[in-house]
Amino acid sequence: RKPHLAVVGATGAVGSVLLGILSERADIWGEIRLIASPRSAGRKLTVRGAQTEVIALDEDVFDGIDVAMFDVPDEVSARWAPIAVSKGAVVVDNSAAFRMDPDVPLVVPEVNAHAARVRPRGIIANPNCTTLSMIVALGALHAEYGLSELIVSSYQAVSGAGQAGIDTLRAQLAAVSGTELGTTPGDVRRVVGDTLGPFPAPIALNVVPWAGSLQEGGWSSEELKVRNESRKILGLPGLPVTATCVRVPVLTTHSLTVHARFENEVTVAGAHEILAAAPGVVVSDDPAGGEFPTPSDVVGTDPTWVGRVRRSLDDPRALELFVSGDNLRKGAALNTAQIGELVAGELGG
Ligand code: 2RA
Repeated sequence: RKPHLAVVGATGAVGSVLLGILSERADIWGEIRLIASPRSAGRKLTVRGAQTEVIALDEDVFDGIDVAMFDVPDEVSARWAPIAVSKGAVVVDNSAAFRMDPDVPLVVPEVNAHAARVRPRGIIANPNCTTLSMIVALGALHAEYGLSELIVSSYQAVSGAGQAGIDTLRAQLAAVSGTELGTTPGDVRRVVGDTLGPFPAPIALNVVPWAGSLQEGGWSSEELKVRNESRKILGLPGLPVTATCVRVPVLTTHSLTVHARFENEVTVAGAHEILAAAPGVVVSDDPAGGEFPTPSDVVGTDPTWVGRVRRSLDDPRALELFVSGDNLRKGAALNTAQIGELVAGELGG
């Protein structure tokens, strides 16, 4: 029989995209059961063209389920993923709860699909969207040149902070549109007042050098995720990684500038060739013709888009890149669906 799938967190920003992706991709699943908090239970959502009622999370919902995809807050995953496993499901989890657990593989199918097969806890973790928005391209370059150092800055869309992030940017844009705001210190802040939503400063007409929570040494949790997750996915536990994470007024699609240093000398032509041949990567790199990835062109697409490829002026072993990827698709839902498909393949689905 085809494997049965549970989607836990079906009504969230990523959950909604996941249902669309499950409807577009090969129909490998038997039942698709939609699960959310009791607050959302009873809602009807469309998946594979069928109206499906959302049911409330509790122990019984995992009966008969082979694969459970979780997109819920860390503490909900921490509590419920082991319960789903105890009921016989393999869990693909998109929270941070298990990503750095040595007994939980952290998987990006284009980079380390093999890791998905060894999962002592019955859980496979899906990386954070910022890591995912660049790692397919970096994995391809690493396989050829051998990565030795990574320095990145992110330009993160508000949907990374969920529906509240989207609602906040839309409301603030409405408040500033048609005004003369953005010309004197603090004028935007005064108008948006206490409607900052999940952000520590106004996000309309602004950029905010912060994502996540404060960690030791002034780092943000998001910056440490990029470091730790990149190391784990690439199998390079000692890789020097420095990230600076910044929120920008984009609805969906994270971008990153990347300085990547390698063991071997690099060329732009060589990097173009590697990236163009890499599954899941599209090269858009003709600055003379105005061609490079931008979030408004990339949003809603599946690949990692790469442009502005240059060899560093002072280092023949280093490349500079600009990378964009839809943070809700490859950055979350698509990668989750792809991991689920790997597991379903093992189960004979
Ligand atoms: C963000 N990466 O963009 C986070 C969400 N997982 O806020």
